[in-house]
Amino acid sequence: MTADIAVLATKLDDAARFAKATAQIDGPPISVDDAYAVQKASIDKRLSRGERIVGMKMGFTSRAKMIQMGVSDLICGRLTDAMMAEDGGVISFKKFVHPRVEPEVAFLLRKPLIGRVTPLQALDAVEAIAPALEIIDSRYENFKFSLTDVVADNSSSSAFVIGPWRPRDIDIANLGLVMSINGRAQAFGSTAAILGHPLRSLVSAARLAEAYGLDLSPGHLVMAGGATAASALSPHIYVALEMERLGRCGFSVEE
Ligand code: OOG
Ligand code: MG
Repeated sequence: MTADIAVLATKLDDAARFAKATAQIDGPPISVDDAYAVQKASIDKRLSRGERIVGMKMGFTSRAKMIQMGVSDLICGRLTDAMMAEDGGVISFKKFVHPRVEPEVAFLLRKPLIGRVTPLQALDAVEAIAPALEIIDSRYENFKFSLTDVVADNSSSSAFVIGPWRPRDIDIANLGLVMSINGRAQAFGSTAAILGHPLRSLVSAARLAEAYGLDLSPGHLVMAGGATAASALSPHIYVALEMERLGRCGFSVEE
Protein backbone atom coordinates (compact mmCIF):
# COMPACT_ATOMS: atom_id res chain seq x y z
CA MET A 1 0.00 0.00 0.00
CA THR A 2 1.36 3.45 -0.82
CA ALA A 3 1.08 5.92 2.00
CA ASP A 4 -1.54 8.58 1.63
CA ILE A 5 0.89 11.39 0.90
CA ALA A 6 -1.68 14.18 0.96
CA VAL A 7 -3.21 13.13 4.28
CA LEU A 8 0.20 12.91 5.96
CA ALA A 9 1.28 16.26 4.48
CA THR A 10 -1.80 17.95 5.93
CA LYS A 11 -1.30 16.32 9.33
CA LEU A 12 2.31 17.57 9.54
CA ASP A 13 1.63 21.00 8.07
CA ASP A 14 -1.21 21.53 10.55
CA ALA A 15 0.97 20.39 13.47
CA ALA A 16 3.61 22.95 12.47
CA ARG A 17 1.12 25.77 11.79
CA PHE A 18 -0.77 25.35 15.03
CA ALA A 19 2.28 24.34 17.13
CA LYS A 20 0.51 21.21 18.27
CA ALA A 21 2.29 17.86 18.51
CA THR A 22 1.00 14.99 16.40
CA ALA A 23 1.41 11.19 16.68
CA GLN A 24 4.15 9.40 14.73
CA ILE A 25 3.07 7.93 11.39
CA ASP A 26 1.26 4.66 12.10
CA GLY A 27 0.53 1.61 10.00
CA PRO A 28 3.08 -0.23 7.85
CA PRO A 29 6.36 1.68 7.51
CA ILE A 30 6.41 4.08 4.57
CA SER A 31 9.37 4.15 2.17
CA VAL A 32 12.03 6.86 2.27
CA ASP A 33 10.84 8.03 -1.17
CA ASP A 34 7.29 8.36 0.17
CA ALA A 35 8.60 10.25 3.21
CA TYR A 36 10.29 12.79 0.90
CA ALA A 37 7.07 13.00 -1.11
CA VAL A 38 5.20 13.91 2.11
CA GLN A 39 7.89 16.49 2.91
CA LYS A 40 7.48 18.06 -0.53
CA ALA A 41 3.69 18.04 -0.32
CA SER A 42 3.72 19.71 3.10
CA ILE A 43 6.18 22.38 1.93
CA ASP A 44 4.02 22.95 -1.17
CA LYS A 45 1.26 23.99 1.25
CA ARG A 46 3.57 26.64 2.68
CA LEU A 47 4.46 27.80 -0.83
CA SER A 48 0.79 28.12 -1.69
CA ARG A 49 0.43 30.39 1.36
CA GLY A 50 3.12 32.66 -0.09
CA GLU A 51 6.34 31.29 1.39
CA ARG A 52 9.41 30.96 -0.81
CA ILE A 53 12.17 28.29 -0.86
CA VAL A 54 15.51 29.75 0.27
CA GLY A 55 17.60 26.58 0.43
CA MET A 56 17.99 23.30 2.22
CA LYS A 57 19.22 21.83 5.48
CA MET A 58 21.20 18.70 6.15
CA GLY A 59 20.55 16.45 9.14
CA PHE A 60 22.47 13.79 11.04
CA THR A 61 25.82 14.89 9.66
CA SER A 62 27.49 14.51 13.09
CA ARG A 63 27.77 11.55 15.45
CA ALA A 64 26.55 13.73 18.32
CA LYS A 65 23.23 14.28 16.49
CA MET A 66 22.91 10.64 15.37
CA ILE A 67 23.43 9.42 18.91
CA GLN A 68 21.06 12.00 20.44
CA MET A 69 18.21 11.07 18.08
CA GLY A 70 18.99 7.40 17.32
CA VAL A 71 18.96 7.93 13.54
CA SER A 72 22.11 7.44 11.48
CA ASP A 73 21.21 8.20 7.84
CA LEU A 74 21.90 11.58 6.28
CA ILE A 75 18.64 13.43 5.66
CA CYS A 76 17.65 16.80 4.26
CA GLY A 77 14.84 19.28 4.46
CA ARG A 78 13.60 22.38 2.67
CA LEU A 79 14.06 25.91 4.07
CA THR A 80 11.61 28.74 3.40
CA ASP A 81 11.90 32.48 3.96
CA ALA A 82 9.39 32.31 6.81
CA MET A 83 11.84 30.15 8.80
CA MET A 84 14.53 32.83 8.68
CA ALA A 85 14.95 34.66 12.00
CA GLU A 86 17.04 37.77 12.40
CA ASP A 87 20.51 37.58 13.96
CA GLY A 88 20.17 39.29 17.34
CA GLY A 89 16.39 39.17 17.08
CA VAL A 90 13.63 37.60 19.14
CA ILE A 91 11.64 34.42 18.49
CA SER A 92 8.35 33.53 20.09
CA PHE A 93 8.34 30.27 22.05
CA LYS A 94 4.64 29.69 21.57
CA LYS A 95 5.04 29.32 17.81
CA PHE A 96 6.86 26.02 18.39
CA VAL A 97 5.95 22.63 19.86
CA HIS A 98 9.15 21.85 21.82
CA PRO A 99 11.99 23.69 20.10
CA ARG A 100 15.69 22.90 20.42
CA VAL A 101 18.74 24.74 19.13
CA GLU A 102 21.99 23.49 17.62
CA PRO A 103 25.18 25.10 16.26
CA GLU A 104 25.73 24.82 12.51
CA VAL A 105 27.61 26.30 9.56
CA ALA A 106 25.68 27.90 6.68
CA PHE A 107 26.76 28.14 3.04
CA LEU A 108 25.48 30.72 0.55
CA LEU A 109 25.63 29.48 -3.05
CA ARG A 110 26.71 31.47 -6.08
CA LYS A 111 26.33 28.57 -8.56
CA PRO A 112 23.84 25.72 -8.95
CA LEU A 113 24.89 22.52 -7.16
CA ILE A 114 23.34 19.21 -8.10
CA GLY A 115 24.28 15.55 -8.27
CA ARG A 116 27.75 14.09 -7.81
CA VAL A 117 30.30 16.81 -7.11
CA THR A 118 33.77 16.85 -5.55
CA PRO A 119 34.49 18.92 -2.43
CA LEU A 120 36.42 21.32 -4.68
CA GLN A 121 33.44 21.77 -7.01
CA ALA A 122 31.21 22.26 -3.95
CA LEU A 123 33.52 24.98 -2.61
CA ASP A 124 33.60 26.66 -6.00
CA ALA A 125 29.79 26.92 -5.87
CA VAL A 126 29.98 28.76 -2.51
CA GLU A 127 29.73 32.54 -2.30
CA ALA A 128 30.16 32.85 1.48
CA ILE A 129 30.17 30.97 4.80
CA ALA A 130 28.56 31.94 8.12
CA PRO A 131 28.11 30.71 11.68
CA ALA A 132 24.48 29.68 12.16
CA LEU A 133 22.01 28.38 14.71
CA GLU A 134 19.22 26.03 13.72
CA ILE A 135 16.01 25.82 15.71
CA ILE A 136 14.62 22.35 15.21
CA ASP A 137 11.13 21.43 16.32
CA SER A 138 9.85 17.93 15.73
CA ARG A 139 6.12 17.98 15.17
CA TYR A 140 5.91 14.50 16.77
CA GLU A 141 4.97 13.92 20.39
CA ASN A 142 7.97 13.76 22.75
CA PHE A 143 10.36 14.63 19.89
CA LYS A 144 10.40 10.89 19.00
CA PHE A 145 10.53 9.64 15.43
CA SER A 146 11.81 7.04 12.96
CA LEU A 147 13.91 7.95 9.91
CA THR A 148 10.86 8.17 7.65
CA ASP A 149 8.84 10.07 10.27
CA VAL A 150 11.47 12.81 10.52
CA VAL A 151 11.99 13.04 6.76
CA ALA A 152 8.24 13.48 6.25
CA ASP A 153 8.32 16.20 8.93
CA ASN A 154 10.79 18.26 6.83
CA SER A 155 13.65 16.97 8.99
CA SER A 156 12.36 18.96 12.00
CA SER A 157 13.34 22.28 10.45
CA SER A 158 11.48 25.21 11.88
CA ALA A 159 13.73 28.29 12.05
CA PHE A 160 17.32 29.41 11.66
CA VAL A 161 19.57 32.36 12.40
CA ILE A 162 22.58 33.20 10.24
CA GLY A 163 25.53 35.28 11.43
CA PRO A 164 27.80 37.50 9.35
CA TRP A 165 28.88 36.12 5.97
CA ARG A 166 32.60 35.45 5.52
CA PRO A 167 34.64 34.75 2.38
CA ARG A 168 34.69 31.14 1.18
CA ASP A 169 38.48 30.93 1.39
CA ILE A 170 38.43 30.66 5.20
CA ASP A 171 39.50 27.14 6.15
CA ILE A 172 36.48 25.71 7.98
CA ALA A 173 37.83 22.17 8.48
CA ASN A 174 38.27 22.39 12.24
CA LEU A 175 36.92 25.56 13.88
CA GLY A 176 36.20 25.54 17.60
CA LEU A 177 32.71 26.62 18.69
CA VAL A 178 30.77 27.34 21.86
CA MET A 179 27.00 27.60 22.08
CA SER A 180 25.86 29.38 25.22
CA ILE A 181 22.53 29.99 26.88
CA ASN A 182 22.23 33.10 29.03
CA GLY A 183 26.00 33.45 28.88
CA ARG A 184 26.73 29.96 30.18
CA ALA A 185 28.46 27.52 27.86
CA GLN A 186 25.98 24.82 26.90
CA ALA A 187 27.81 22.90 24.16
CA PHE A 188 31.38 22.87 22.89
CA GLY A 189 32.51 21.41 19.61
CA SER A 190 34.27 21.77 16.33
CA THR A 191 33.15 22.07 12.74
CA ALA A 192 35.17 18.88 12.17
CA ALA A 193 32.29 17.04 13.86
CA ILE A 194 30.25 17.69 10.68
CA LEU A 195 31.26 14.67 8.54
CA GLY A 196 34.94 15.41 9.27
CA HIS A 197 34.62 18.66 7.25
CA PRO A 198 31.46 20.76 6.67
CA LEU A 199 32.18 20.81 2.94
CA ARG A 200 31.33 17.10 2.88
CA SER A 201 27.85 18.04 4.03
CA LEU A 202 27.56 20.30 0.98
CA VAL A 203 28.71 17.46 -1.27
CA SER A 204 26.01 15.24 0.27
CA ALA A 205 23.44 18.03 -0.08
CA ALA A 206 24.05 18.08 -3.84
CA ARG A 207 23.52 14.32 -4.00
CA LEU A 208 20.34 14.34 -1.89
CA ALA A 209 19.01 17.33 -3.81
CA GLU A 210 19.23 15.31 -7.01
CA ALA A 211 17.83 12.14 -5.45
CA TYR A 212 14.76 13.81 -3.93
CA GLY A 213 14.06 16.72 -6.26
CA LEU A 214 15.25 19.67 -4.17
CA ASP A 215 16.68 22.74 -5.80
CA LEU A 216 20.11 24.23 -5.05
CA SER A 217 20.45 27.44 -7.05
CA PRO A 218 22.53 30.61 -6.79
CA GLY A 219 21.38 32.61 -3.76
CA HIS A 220 20.24 29.50 -1.89
CA LEU A 221 21.45 28.56 1.60
CA VAL A 222 22.61 25.18 2.84
CA MET A 223 22.70 24.46 6.58
CA ALA A 224 25.39 21.82 7.14
CA GLY A 225 23.87 20.11 10.20
CA GLY A 226 24.37 20.32 13.96
CA ALA A 227 27.97 20.00 15.17
CA THR A 228 26.83 19.08 18.71
CA ALA A 229 23.71 17.65 20.31
CA ALA A 230 20.77 20.08 20.39
CA SER A 231 19.67 21.96 23.55
CA ALA A 232 16.07 22.62 24.59
CA LEU A 233 14.81 26.21 24.33
CA SER A 234 12.60 27.91 26.90
CA PRO A 235 11.17 31.42 27.18
CA HIS A 236 13.38 34.22 28.56
CA ILE A 237 16.74 32.94 27.36
CA TYR A 238 19.42 34.31 25.06
CA VAL A 239 21.26 31.83 22.84
CA ALA A 240 24.65 32.73 21.37
CA LEU A 241 27.05 30.88 19.13
CA GLU A 242 30.71 31.87 18.98
CA MET A 243 32.70 30.22 16.24
CA GLU A 244 36.44 30.51 15.77
CA ARG A 245 37.27 32.79 12.78
CA LEU A 246 33.64 32.96 11.61
CA GLY A 247 32.31 35.07 14.48
CA ARG A 248 29.04 35.00 16.37
CA CYS A 249 25.29 35.00 16.06
CA GLY A 250 22.41 34.72 18.50
CA PHE A 251 18.77 35.29 19.34
CA SER A 252 16.51 35.59 22.35
CA VAL A 253 13.35 33.68 23.11
CA GLU A 254 10.20 35.30 24.44
CA GLU A 255 6.97 33.61 25.56
C1 OOG B 1 16.26 16.04 13.02
C2 OOG B 1 17.04 17.09 12.30
C3 OOG B 1 18.53 16.88 12.37
C4 OOG B 1 20.76 18.10 12.27
O1 OOG B 1 21.34 19.18 12.19
O2 OOG B 1 21.35 17.03 12.43
C5 OOG B 1 19.28 18.13 12.18
C6 OOG B 1 16.20 16.27 14.51
O3 OOG B 1 17.21 16.13 15.19
O4 OOG B 1 15.09 16.55 15.00
O5 OOG B 1 18.75 19.20 11.98
MG1 MG C 1 20.14 20.86 12.23
